[in-house]
Amino acid sequence: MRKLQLWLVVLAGLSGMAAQEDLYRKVFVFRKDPSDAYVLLKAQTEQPLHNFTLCLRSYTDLTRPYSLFSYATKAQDNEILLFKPKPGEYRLYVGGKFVTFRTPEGRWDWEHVCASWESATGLTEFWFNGKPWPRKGLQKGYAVGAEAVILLGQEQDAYGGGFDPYNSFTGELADVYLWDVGLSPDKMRAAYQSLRLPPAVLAWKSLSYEMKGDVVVKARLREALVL
Ligand SMILES: *[C@@H]1O[C@H](CO)[C@@H](O)[C@H](O)[C@H]1NC(C)=O
Ligand SMILES: [Ca+2]
Repeated sequence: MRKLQLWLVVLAGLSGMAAQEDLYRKVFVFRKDPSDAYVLLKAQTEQPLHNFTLCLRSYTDLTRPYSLFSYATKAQDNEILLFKPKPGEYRLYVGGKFVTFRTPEGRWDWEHVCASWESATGLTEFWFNGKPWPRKGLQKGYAVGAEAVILLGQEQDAYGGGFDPYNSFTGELADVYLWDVGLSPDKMRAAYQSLRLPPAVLAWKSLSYEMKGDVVVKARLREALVL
């Protein structure tokens, strides 16, 4: 029995197999500040993206800048980046350019964010705790490269590297989704409420990931993040 388990571990290691898991009611806990830890996400993106929606939920008391989601290609390290330069401010980067969305600060609670972008109009939507913010324009006509390294916990300044520990995330992250379409308002609200969602390129309920460094998966301390 021991021998079999050992072999499975060795085989998993050799094939570079990532865990694929339903993380419902779980969170990634990034424990150190500053940190070199990250979670590598495996997505099947074969075509350049002309539309996307990114959603996630975070819980932290950081006041310094930090990265929430970093999608880098060889040509552009800030291909898709959700970044918090300071409390009460989110930045969405697409192809190296960004727009800023200001939010209420200092609630010390989970924050749920969905950000979407549409190449045809260059419109970005930003939904904060289930509510839409005024739309802004970014990178009309651009195409997001398909071959990407996607990380949680660090901000890439090079393809798969170039981390600044003082831009790392410390705290808890959950409900990470990436779609290659714009979501309807109903689905944006469903994401906030952790309801049933359309099939996604990255889905929290079937996530392929690898953890590096000081990060662990734990049960949520609160069941209802919605209320
Ligand atoms: C992107 O979204 C727009 C608006 O929903 C749609 O018309 C277009 O076909 C989509 N493009 C791709 C490549 O999916
Ligand atoms: Ca960067």
